[in-house]
Amino acid sequence: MPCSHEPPGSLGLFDESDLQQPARIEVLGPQSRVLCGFALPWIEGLLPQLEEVLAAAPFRHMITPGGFTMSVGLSSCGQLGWTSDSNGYRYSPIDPQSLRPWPAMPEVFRQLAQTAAETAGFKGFNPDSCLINCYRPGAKMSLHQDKNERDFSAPIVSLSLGLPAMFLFGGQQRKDKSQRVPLLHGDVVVWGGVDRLRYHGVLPLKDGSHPLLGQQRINLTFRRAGSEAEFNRKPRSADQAPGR
Ligand SMILES: O=C(O)CCC(=O)C(=O)O
Repeated sequence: MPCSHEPPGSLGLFDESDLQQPARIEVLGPQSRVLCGFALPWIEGLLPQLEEVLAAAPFRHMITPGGFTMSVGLSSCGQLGWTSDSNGYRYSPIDPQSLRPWPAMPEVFRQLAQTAAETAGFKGFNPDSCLINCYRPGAKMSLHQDKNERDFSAPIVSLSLGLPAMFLFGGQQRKDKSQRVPLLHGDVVVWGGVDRLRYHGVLPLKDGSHPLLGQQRINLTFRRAGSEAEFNRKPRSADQAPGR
């Protein structure tokens, strides 16, 4: 059954009792779940941080290696940001627009992603990248696999904010049939393990206006893009270098 929440009168601002209510969980596959409304109690704390990140790294429309302009506006925060240009798709520690490091990942983002991952069965998720996608009416994301990450042992955690969208969740091959999964403000999709490389995408966004976010949908996708070993490696000082 698809998520069908947004409690009456709520704009995503919840009182204490709501924090204790477990989110309804929809099973998409052996290791993929939709946590319906999971993020609603977090949103009041999350939106001001999102605004700060976007002030430092505004949305931009990237070019695919094939020369197309993506309909979705993109930004990132965290140690690594996903980028695309005529040379290909990759993660970079530097925002190619500002030539500065991407904004740090706000702690509330990390905590939400970790808690959602754990709720879906993935303990110890430690994201180093948060891709921020902005869909205006008509914007879409074609079916694709997330494959630019160093290792696939960590799950993907994907948060929906604003206007509803139709998420496509396919199989291991592009030609496999996709499930249509309606996603609402506050829903979180988590997939990993045997489902980590499943194709997924988003149908063109329908027009509308969300009470908090207006005429847009924002998606935050948390990933472990570098390896855990790289994350823990400290820069070597000259006197620790081999042979000294
Ligand atoms: O917007 C979404 O729900 C999915 C985003 C996505 O597939 C991606 O960023 O790779």
